[in-house]
Amino acid sequence: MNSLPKANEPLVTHIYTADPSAHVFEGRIYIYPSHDLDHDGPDNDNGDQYAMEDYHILSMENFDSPVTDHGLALHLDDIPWASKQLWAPDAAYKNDTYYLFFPARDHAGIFRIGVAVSASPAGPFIPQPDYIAGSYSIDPAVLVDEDEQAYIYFGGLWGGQLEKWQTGVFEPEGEGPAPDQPALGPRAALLSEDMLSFRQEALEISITDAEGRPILAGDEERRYFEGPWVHKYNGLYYLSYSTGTKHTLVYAVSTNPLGPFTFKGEILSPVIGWTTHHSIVQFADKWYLFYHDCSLSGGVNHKRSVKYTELKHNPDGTIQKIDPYPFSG
Ligand code: FUB
Repeated sequence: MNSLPKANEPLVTHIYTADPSAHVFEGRIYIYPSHDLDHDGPDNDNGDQYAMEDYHILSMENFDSPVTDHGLALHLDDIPWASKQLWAPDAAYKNDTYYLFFPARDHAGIFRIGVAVSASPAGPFIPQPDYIAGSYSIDPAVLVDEDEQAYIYFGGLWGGQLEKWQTGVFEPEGEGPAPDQPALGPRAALLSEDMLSFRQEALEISITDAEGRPILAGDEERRYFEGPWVHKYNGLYYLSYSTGTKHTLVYAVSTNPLGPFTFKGEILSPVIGWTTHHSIVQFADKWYLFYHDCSLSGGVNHKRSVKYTELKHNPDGTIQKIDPYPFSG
């Protein structure tokens, strides 16, 4: 149960974990991952293989101390509005309260985003009775800015259904834009003071090239796919995400938390397994990338493991690209 963390190695091996959202709360590193489940169900582009039912929160005092699994933090059975698939969560702290934001399919099979609350960063978390009004798709990531305004970023294509929301309502047959059209961007909304609702309708984040032209849907190296994360460094907002069909981690930068964001470059090459998903966090004077891959399970897509490695910003603010397998020769 308690293992010592090692860079580029699975953080824990007693359960499969994915989609790590890392934060420093109360001086300790907390990781909010998905909890991958073993099963014999279908594996497809709809994401049916990701049949997760609960969350376990991990934490460690620092990078030289054991990892604690705090046990069951929230179960599908306790969420009245959700039917299945507890996917990538994130957590935030405000109002002396910890908030866990999580996606799941509602009883109509549509992905929505819910929120659960706790007095402790380790949970257990008590879910609100309904999903956040106006929420849809997957992969919530929350930034509480220095002025205490909280922003939620979300959205993922294919299994995450983002392309089905282009008209503002759920279109079951909705498809992504043509390759020569602007790519779909992640969505963002300001959260209310109590963190339980959107202050306004979610808007689409624009990601452009250096000349201000929108990144196109056919641009597999740069277009948005899923897994948004925003961190702030030297006053700039860094939006990082998984790209196209290659699933490289890339980033774009803005002076405004709602963009537009200018594409900058790659953070992490594709990892073993079909997905990539990450978070970026500062601890003491260093920055870290938390990510996942399927090396522990020998490449089984729905049996992933959370890992971490150091992330470095260059003096000009760009991020040094990371090799997920630095010791593989
Ligand atoms: O874990 C299920 C889904 O896989 C996540 O929501 C995506 O970001 C991808 O990692």
